[in-house]
Amino acid sequence: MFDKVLVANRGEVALRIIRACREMGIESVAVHSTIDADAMHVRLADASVCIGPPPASESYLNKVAILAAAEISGAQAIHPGYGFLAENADFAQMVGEHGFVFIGPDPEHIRLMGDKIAAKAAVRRLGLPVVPGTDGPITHEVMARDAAEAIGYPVLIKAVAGGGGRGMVVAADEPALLEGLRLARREAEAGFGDDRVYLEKYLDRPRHIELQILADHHGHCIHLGERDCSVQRRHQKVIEEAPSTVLDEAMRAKLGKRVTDGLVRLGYRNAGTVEFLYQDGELYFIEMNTRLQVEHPVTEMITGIDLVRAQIEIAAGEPLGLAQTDVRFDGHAIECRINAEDAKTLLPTPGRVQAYHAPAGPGVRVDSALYAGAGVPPYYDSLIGKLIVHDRSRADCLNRLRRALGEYVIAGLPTSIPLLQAIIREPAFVEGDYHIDWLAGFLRGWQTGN
Ligand code: MV4
Repeated sequence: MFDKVLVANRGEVALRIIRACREMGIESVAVHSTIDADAMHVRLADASVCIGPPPASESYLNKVAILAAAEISGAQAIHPGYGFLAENADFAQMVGEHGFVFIGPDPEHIRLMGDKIAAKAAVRRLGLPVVPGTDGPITHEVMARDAAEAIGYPVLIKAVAGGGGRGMVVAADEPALLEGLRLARREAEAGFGDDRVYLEKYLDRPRHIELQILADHHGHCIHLGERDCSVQRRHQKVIEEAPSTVLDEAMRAKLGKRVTDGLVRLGYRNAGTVEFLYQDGELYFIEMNTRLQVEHPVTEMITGIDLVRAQIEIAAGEPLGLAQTDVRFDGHAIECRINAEDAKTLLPTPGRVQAYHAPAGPGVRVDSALYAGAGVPPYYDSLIGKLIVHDRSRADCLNRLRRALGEYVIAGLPTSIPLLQAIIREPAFVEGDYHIDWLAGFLRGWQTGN
């Protein structure tokens, strides 16, 4: 096992990794920008290294500075957290070339899954269901027309280099397709420097369901069930839960078997999340995320498995200590993301926390780097905490969530807590009857006060 791990991140996820290290008897090294000198992750780590000025491009995304920090601190491995360099294949490769262990998948797998069309083709070859669409990029208009005809309208034009939903255009008919192709290409070129696009059947109002997996270096892969992340706005998830209200035990087991068998054949290692769209009883692969995810705690709450600890053990070459039959799903968990943003306008509200009191009590977990007096800089993501609750049933879980949200005190800057309180009271949410566009509709009423 490693003696010392460098945490290439900030905020709540840096704390999450530092905590796992401490429990495993591993020393942790924090890195920070100048504006984060007093941040909680710097205080909780065993050592810290300043890696640059506030803009992320010069600090948390500065590969050379991070490698230098690993070198001077004597770390053997680097955990990237999520965001920043977590899915940067070049960084993962550099980490290995400099003699450190990257706590995550191999660079080849990060690279494969970063190319959305190559990922889809690879996953289809492994026997997983994918959304009907073209096998490769669109090369000319005639091809697009014939493909769209075969798929059936409406179709969705997606950028090969896309992901996170950027650069997608829906086309309802042939004229819209030809116009949409030009628009999508322009956006893809501007956004990713790659104008290749492909077509898929457009799914109207699907749910976003993702499967958590763990794979070791000894040919074992297990799944830890799904998370439903459909409550989102502009590709930012707001509330996540496990299990999903639309999967039963048989569907979960069948999906899990297909995914884990496929990933063993692919030689995938470490933690990963396989994303699906669910509609009318069918699941379709869309993407794979080759990192720890923000919403991983809901999975930890219902399985009792420490995902960060597992990531570190796997990276150190240890075999998974669990077989699929050891994984038990217990009760229900819901996570609310707390953002430093105005609950009505949803605009970021950086500032300083004047007073802070986090909810606690039975079945309540708070992952946050906030403290009274903490600064929330304008340079980074507005996520300031995550409230995760666990209880026997979904109804009990919702009740506990209402109770816990009501305990929160974050004074000094506006937060999204009032919005979260409103969402969890909505009948559709209470019923579990939502889809990926549901929150947008709710927000139209919420923002205009209706
Ligand atoms: C789709 C889709 C509908 N039909 N593909 C968005 C980002 C990328 N992960 C895939 N995305 C979508 N692909 C087809 N064929 C709708 C979305 C989508 C979405 C997916 C998951 C979570 C939130 C979303 C929000 C808008 C659109």
